[in-house]
Amino acid sequence: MSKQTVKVPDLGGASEVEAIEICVAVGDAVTEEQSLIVVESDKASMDIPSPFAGVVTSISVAEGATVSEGDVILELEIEGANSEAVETEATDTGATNAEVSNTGSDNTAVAVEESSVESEAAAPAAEPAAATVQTVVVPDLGGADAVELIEVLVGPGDIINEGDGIVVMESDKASMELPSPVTGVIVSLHINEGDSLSEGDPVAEVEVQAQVQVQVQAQAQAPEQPAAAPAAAREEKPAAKPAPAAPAPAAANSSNANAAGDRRRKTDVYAGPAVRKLARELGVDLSRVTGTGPRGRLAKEDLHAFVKKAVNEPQGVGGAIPAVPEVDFSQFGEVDIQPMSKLHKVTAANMHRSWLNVPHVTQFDEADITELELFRNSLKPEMEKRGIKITPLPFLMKAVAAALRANPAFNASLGSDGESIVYKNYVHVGMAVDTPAGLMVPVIRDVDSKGIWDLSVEILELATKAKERKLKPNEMQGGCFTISSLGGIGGTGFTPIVNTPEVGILGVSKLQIKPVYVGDQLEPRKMLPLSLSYDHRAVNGGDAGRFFTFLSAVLADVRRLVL
Ligand code: CAO
Repeated sequence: MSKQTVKVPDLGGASEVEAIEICVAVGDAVTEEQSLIVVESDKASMDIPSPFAGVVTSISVAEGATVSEGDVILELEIEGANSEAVETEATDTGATNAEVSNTGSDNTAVAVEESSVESEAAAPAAEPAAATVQTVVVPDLGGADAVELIEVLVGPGDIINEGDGIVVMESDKASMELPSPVTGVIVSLHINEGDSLSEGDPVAEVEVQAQVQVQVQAQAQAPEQPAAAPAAAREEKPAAKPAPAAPAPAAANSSNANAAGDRRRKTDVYAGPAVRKLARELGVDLSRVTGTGPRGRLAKEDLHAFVKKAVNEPQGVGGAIPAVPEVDFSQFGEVDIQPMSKLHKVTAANMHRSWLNVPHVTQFDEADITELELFRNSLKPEMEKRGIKITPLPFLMKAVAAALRANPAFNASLGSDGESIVYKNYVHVGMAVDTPAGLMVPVIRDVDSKGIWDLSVEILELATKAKERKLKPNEMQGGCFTISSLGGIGGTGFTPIVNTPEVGILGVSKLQIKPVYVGDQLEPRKMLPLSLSYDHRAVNGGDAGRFFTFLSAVLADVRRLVL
């Protein structure tokens, strides 16, 4: 056993820093590299890791204290080490920390290369200040050959202030933020998350311009009047040349406004590297966590509390959806409680998920299938010969496939990132089958390339398999769109729930003979009630109107299917 003293290492230029977080307590067993304290200069914060494993016997630094290189942080009791050896290690650790400090805490340590200066820089004093593009490069890493870039905090078009983090890098010892040495606008980035970076590697191009600085200040000081300062500046100098290659802070990236806003919020997060690292490991977006430390600083405890709350949140019940109160029905009369089948439970969960996730819209139409029914009935002798019964369903399938080809918005799914649409170049159509065990949706593949006879056979085969619970998993996968036909059962209309991740479903009800004007003549026509539900995130009312118009036209005259 020996006692070892851990001191504040070389701070890489900063003479005094504030101890903003004490990460351990007396009696704690710490491992090598575990954060002992977090210190912060006016530019950045950094962890001071333990140089060895041991037990904390005393702490000499209080939260909020100002510390300098060489100040004692704490004492550790180390098993089986001799004093001399530890002295040496402690010095080594100091050197390691100096790397971190040099990078993170001292803005002057951030290397800046001026790559281009616009010619207007030499213009007379009355001209607006010219833009200067500066390349921010990876500074001296204090011995580390390469560090991994783990987080990009800004994007092109973002306005950053001097000292704002641009990226977060991580060596095998610690993570560190690279602060911007200047106030300006990010023009471009040279790096991507996951890159391995070494000293001197270019990170970002930052355009620095007097007008931008005025705007940045104006935004910071008077957000309700953002345009006032730049406008005044322009009025004073009517003859000035137009501003060179506009850095276009706020307006230019309006389409990226949300993304930029998100990134800016990232840089607004006030947390040390250890907390950021833990957040990455836990997959927590720090901008959603409330800091309880001084000036809203995020501590590890805040992160733990956030995760605990999220884990304990009741499953399946959103915060805004009140639960239905439990009722003892037996108080009103005799009841018989039966367990739900597995299929029923899965169906219920799927319906609930779709209902909650998908903004549904349902449109209604009636297709005149008088001619279709004449044609179908004319096939009866051949049906008997082939031993196949053809219902209206295969015609509906074929017409839907054609409508999907003509309206790709319906033959699509939302990308899981919520920012893309997946258009499918195949047309697989599912059909809801009512079975004693519950609802099943087998999928008929490549409907657009199959004929009515083949479709009839396949519909019957799959419906029979469904009813006998013999469907294989792959026979229920890959659907692009679903048809739910209750025509053989009854009803005048219903609003089907989209079978996610599909974006559309067609409900078919029982055909009725109705008096319809055909030209000037009132005629009895066979009208098929249709309802089309769709995910309004992927499909608009116009798309649905066109889909329905196309579908009704094809059903009214199935010869169109061969066009
Ligand atoms: N209008 C009037 N009659 C119709 C019709 C319609 N829209 N659709 C079918 N029919 C007729 C058929 O022609 C058949 O008549 P015949 O017995 O005189 O020949 C009869 O109704 C029964 O048809 P069917 O239901 O056996 O066959 P289908 O091809 O129409 O449908 C299947 C097959 C598997 C889709 C169907 O049996 C089924 O399970 N439907 C229920 C779907 C469902 O539950 N949807 C709700 C999902 S949400 O809970």
